[in-house]
Amino acid sequence: MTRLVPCGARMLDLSRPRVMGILNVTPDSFSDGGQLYRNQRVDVDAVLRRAEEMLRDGADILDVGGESTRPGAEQVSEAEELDRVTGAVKAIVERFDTIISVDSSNPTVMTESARLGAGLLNDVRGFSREGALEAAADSGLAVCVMHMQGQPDTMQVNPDYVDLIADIDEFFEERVRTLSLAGVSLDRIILDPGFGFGKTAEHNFRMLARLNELVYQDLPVLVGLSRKSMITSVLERSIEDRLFASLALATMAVERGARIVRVHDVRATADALAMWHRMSQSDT
Ligand code: 7PJ
Repeated sequence: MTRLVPCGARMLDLSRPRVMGILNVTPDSFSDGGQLYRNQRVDVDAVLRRAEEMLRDGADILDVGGESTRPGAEQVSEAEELDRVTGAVKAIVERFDTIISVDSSNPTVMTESARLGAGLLNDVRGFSREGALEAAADSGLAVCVMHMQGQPDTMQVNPDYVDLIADIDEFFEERVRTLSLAGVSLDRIILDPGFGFGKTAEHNFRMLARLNELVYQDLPVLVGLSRKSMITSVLERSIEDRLFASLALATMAVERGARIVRVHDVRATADALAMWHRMSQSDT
């Protein structure tokens, strides 16, 4: 299957699974906060070193985030998020030829990032904030629409679904229709069921088991499973010790149709997916 997703000036070729490397420019992200953002400023050299490492390791996309969405994280002001994200995007664009994704729900951050050369807008709130749909449409970039039940602060309190898969499918249907009406063409839309966002461990594992049923309009699916706490429902593992489980989850997701995996550990994931891809070529 060849499928090309236009990401600004670049094309994302999804004829094989792709790796999105996580680049958090935050003081407080759950697994890697504070490494690239210290003393209220972006550490540009550290950002560039991390970007270079991830690209060398096989990242196809770099996902820059300036707002932690873990429950209990402090809210970040627009000015602060803008400063974090654009600082990193600008530095990466000047140095590397790659697709930059921006993990943000803020329309101003989206618009500024697009202007600076980002290729993909990744919104865990599914472009629900005021002005986000317009920002997405005007940017002309690709968009990743993620499903979340509730809001980050309270989403894990008591997640509840009538029918998990049907509910998520319905959400995709509504969002895709709304994005299309706003002017985002179908070939630019990527879907993400949002592992860990308003889901119990049982919800997360069921969603993974049935990922191949999420085929709304045959749009490409992105998943974020890396180091997530669903792993600890099975294994007692610290955040730094979730690599092997994360690789298994990423591989299972790709086996069930996911085309992009968002991960902290790029090299290990790229190796695992290279094996999956090679196998898939002999699956005749
Ligand atoms: C996701 C994300 C995800 C997409 C985060 C974390 C929490 N964006 N941003 N999908 N997760 N599209 O990395 O654990 O699952 S932040």
